[in-house]
Amino acid sequence: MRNIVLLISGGGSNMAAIVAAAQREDWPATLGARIAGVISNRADAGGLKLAHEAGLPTATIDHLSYAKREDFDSALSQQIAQWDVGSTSPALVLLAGFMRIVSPDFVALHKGRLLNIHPSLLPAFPGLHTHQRAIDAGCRFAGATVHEVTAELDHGPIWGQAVVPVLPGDSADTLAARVLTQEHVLYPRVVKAFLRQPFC
Ligand code: NHR
Ligand code: GAR
Repeated sequence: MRNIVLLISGGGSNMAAIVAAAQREDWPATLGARIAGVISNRADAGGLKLAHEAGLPTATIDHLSYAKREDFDSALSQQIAQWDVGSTSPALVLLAGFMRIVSPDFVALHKGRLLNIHPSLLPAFPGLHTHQRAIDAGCRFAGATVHEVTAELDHGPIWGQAVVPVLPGDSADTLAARVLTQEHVLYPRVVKAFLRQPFC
């Protein structure tokens, strides 16, 4: 059985979409995977309640409790390793609205098993405030990208994208909401495709 561990910081709607798809489509039976747990770097993340309601183990690892980014990342890896005890292959780690940049060591440790969903059509608009930047640039389309996480922010190999129109009068919030509905379709689909490849 291969673990999937989700890292969140906020509402956790992408996490919930993946959990729902896994239940609906019965991944454990078909792809040998199970969602092992959800880690948040914020104790007040709404997603923790959703994870709890879904019956999943949760952990809060507050980045403010660590002096160095690398120490925080080690704590993340330790929790992932703890859930991995007895597992035959290391976990697939999914950043789902996770708002902390992870260090090169963390990337190396989970290399090839680390995905992120980013709310823009990469390579356009890496980083933060993507929706306002797409509106300001006059883009007619926006969207989301699932990519492998590498040491360079929002630059890893692309696994899937979803596109939505930017509509006249859109604010960052209305555009974000439109993109988010598509993220919920895209991310579970990509995770499934990722699990279908022979794994390392
Ligand atoms: N880490 C690496 N190494 N590579 C990526 O591609 C990553 C990553 C960590 C997170 C998600 C992300 C996004 O999709 C992500 C991709 C946070 C920041 C950021 O600047 C940037 C990108 C992303 C997530 N975070 C600040 C920091 O100092 C903190 C901001 C906050 O806490 O609100 O880490 O866009
Ligand atoms: C999503 O739109 C995700 O793409 C974005 O935050 C939202 C989280 O929503 N991620 C980033 O901005 C990463 N920098 P969720 O917590 O409800 O899944």
